[in-house]
Amino acid sequence: MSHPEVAIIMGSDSDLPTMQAAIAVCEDFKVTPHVEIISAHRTPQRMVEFAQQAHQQGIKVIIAGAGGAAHLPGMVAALSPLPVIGVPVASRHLKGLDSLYSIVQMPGGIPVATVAIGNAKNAGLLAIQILAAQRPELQEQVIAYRRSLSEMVQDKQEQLATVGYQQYLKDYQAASSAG
Ligand code: RP5
Repeated sequence: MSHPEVAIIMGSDSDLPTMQAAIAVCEDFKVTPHVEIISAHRTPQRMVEFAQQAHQQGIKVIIAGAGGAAHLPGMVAALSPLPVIGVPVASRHLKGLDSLYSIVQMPGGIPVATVAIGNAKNAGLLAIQILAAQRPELQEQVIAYRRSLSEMVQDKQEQLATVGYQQYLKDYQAASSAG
């Protein structure tokens, strides 16, 4: 029996393409998340049950993604003592500004840590960093990940300095259109 410490919930299956980045980050750090579709509007009773029980079931941090009238992260935060990270999912008509404003403007007393529109990857990383505060081996992995980011930028800069910005741009655009 595994006991997930991160829960990744989302208002609809249409949020999964966005939220998969948070799942992928957790898996990269060998943290298997609990993943569930829970809607503040369509399954409100399940939302209340989940939010009230999550901390008793070993969950340490909740990532909640939602779009449009994105009430899920705030309502879960209101019902749970756990840290909640909100992911504003990009909406069709308002491009996720509605989601962002719905999630980020929480009243005093009920915080939701909100990442950028669509940036479930950062939500995953923040959840890992929250767990890592109590787990030195996980913190070492976070430090190694940060080091890899620095090395990646240094490698890019060396390549830019070697080939010049015009060739670098051509290569970059070719790689972007291929990938
Ligand atoms: C929200 O409504 C969900 O989080 C989703 O982002 C949005 C649209 O849901 P669907 O109509 O695609 O199910 O509750």
